Amino acid sequence: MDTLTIGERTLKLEQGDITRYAVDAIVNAANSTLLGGGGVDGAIHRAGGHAIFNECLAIVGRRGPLPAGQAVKTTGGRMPAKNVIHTVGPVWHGGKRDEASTLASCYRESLRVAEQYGLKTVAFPSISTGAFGYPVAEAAAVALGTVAEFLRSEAVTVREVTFVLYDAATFGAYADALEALV
Ligand code: AR6
Repeated sequence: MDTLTIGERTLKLEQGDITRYAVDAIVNAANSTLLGGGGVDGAIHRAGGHAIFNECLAIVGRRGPLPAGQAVKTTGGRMPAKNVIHTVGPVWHGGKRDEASTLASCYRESLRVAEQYGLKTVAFPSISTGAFGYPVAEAAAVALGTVAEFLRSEAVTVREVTFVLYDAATFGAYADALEALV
């Protein structure tokens, strides 16, 4: 299963490279420094260019490192996406440090930032399931449950959320989790 319709809103799953998506905002799975790294973070900074890095530097200069579960917005630079919403996922510690509620907060706070700017279309990667080690089946259930609930009860401007999953195994785990959700 790859699509869920909630009233006039849609949640979709696709396999691909998020840096190529022409949406109002793509979400970055960043770290607290906001200064780049590997994985999807590295790909976004490479594709978007210096404008993103400079804005991140200014944000961290103003407010300090971004705590896990929070989100901030910058330009999309040279990418087709107009904006990047940077959020910091939890590092997986076996499930004993409230990782699920921090992960849920990443999705909710990213969508709240999108709403603040009146954005309509948002694309997410699978936050925390790469370098941060969150088991993908469990992360998928949290991610989809949180976004579906947001679209059902809180969204005003956001009308389409796409999960852009990089590899077939991650896409499969999200497809299974979406089926279990409905
Ligand atoms: N498009 C979509 N998904 C991608 C792409 C892409 N271009 N590239 C990788 N992924 P990760 P995390 C997938 O490690 O676990 C960084 O160094 C990837 O296959 O990017 O939250 C940051 O600076 C995986 O499914 O993010 C942090 O230090 C998913 O994105 C740390 O890693 C997330 O993997 C964050 O770790």
